[in-house]
Amino acid sequence: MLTDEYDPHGGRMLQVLDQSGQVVRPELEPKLDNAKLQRAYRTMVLSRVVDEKAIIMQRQGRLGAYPPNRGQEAASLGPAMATETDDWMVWAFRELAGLLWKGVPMLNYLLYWMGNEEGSRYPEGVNVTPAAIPVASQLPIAVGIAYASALRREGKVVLSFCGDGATSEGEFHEALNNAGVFRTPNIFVIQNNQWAISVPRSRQTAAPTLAQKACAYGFKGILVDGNDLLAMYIATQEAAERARKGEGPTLIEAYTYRLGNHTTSDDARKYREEQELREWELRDPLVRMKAYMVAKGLLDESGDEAIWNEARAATEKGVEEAEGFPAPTLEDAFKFTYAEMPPSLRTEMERLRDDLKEGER
Ligand SMILES: Cc1ncc(C[n+]2csc(CCOP(=O)(O)OP(=O)(O)O)c2C)c(N)n1
Repeated sequence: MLTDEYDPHGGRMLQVLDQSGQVVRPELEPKLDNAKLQRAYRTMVLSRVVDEKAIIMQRQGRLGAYPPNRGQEAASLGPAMATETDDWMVWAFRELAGLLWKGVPMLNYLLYWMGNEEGSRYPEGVNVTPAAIPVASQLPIAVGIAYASALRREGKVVLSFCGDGATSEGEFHEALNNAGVFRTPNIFVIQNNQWAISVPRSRQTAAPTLAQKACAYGFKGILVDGNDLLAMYIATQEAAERARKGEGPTLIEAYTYRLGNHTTSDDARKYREEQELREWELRDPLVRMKAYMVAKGLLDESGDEAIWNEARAATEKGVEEAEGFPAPTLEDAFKFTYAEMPPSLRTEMERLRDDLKEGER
């Protein structure tokens, strides 16, 4: 088992592809068919293009505060690829590539960051929960979904994401502790991107790895190169098998890096070294995956250019659709928490409407 070979206490990190895209553990290379590999690469490129566009739109006042994903594409895509369509994905706010794989339309993603709650209304059958901005708040929910799925014998696995900063929240501990006790079918991915806004990973815990925290909760953990799509895929595949067999949760630490700012309100140059950024740019998961695809004969320069062009065209179309979407109404801010609006919320809504009318006068 990978979790035994890569026991996090040993400090070893699972890697299938090295920085240059060379396969370093051929016996672990997953047997993904060519179509799936090509779709994966296209998804990474699309994620990168949508992400860049969102940042530009924020600067132009067309979209609200936005958290860049650049550099973290493999960390959410690999796990999403290793789950079934029916399995749940409980994301935080920096998992665009995984969302696209799971079938969340680009329109929804853009609408959400444009401040339109309709963006969180995913199509039926897309088992993905809405973004969770309060740090770590999604994790107890992920455990609840997994617990319910086990009780109903649905055989569904719940893949959740959080950041390294989230591991310092009480909800992280509460969620993982419960998951361990009740052996729920959870896969917890920590995207350790080395920073929680300006707080470095070294300030989150004195433990050498985040993966080893699994030990205290009584389940397996593994440290994985988060910029290696194939390593993230196989680690999650093993975790999903374990969960489906009723053998409980797994914690995966995806060792990665946020190449962009924390959000569009942040300037990372104020707290991190230029040199650190330069080193991580060399480990870009897209560059690595492209080298792998080229070596396998699945991609060449002209094919790559076509993929980027297709992604740009799809993004422009998505933006057009999002900007043409009806603007949110006052009610939208109130109507999505409950199936039926409780009287207390109705009162608040009416009060706000009156206040706004007052302001107009
Ligand atoms: C409960 C809570 N406290 C503070 C914040 C403000 N905040 C937003 S993101 C963030 C840092 C999160 O860091 P991490 O979990 O490492 O995820 P990353 O942003 O690096 O992906 C903070 C403090 C928040 N959204 N929720």
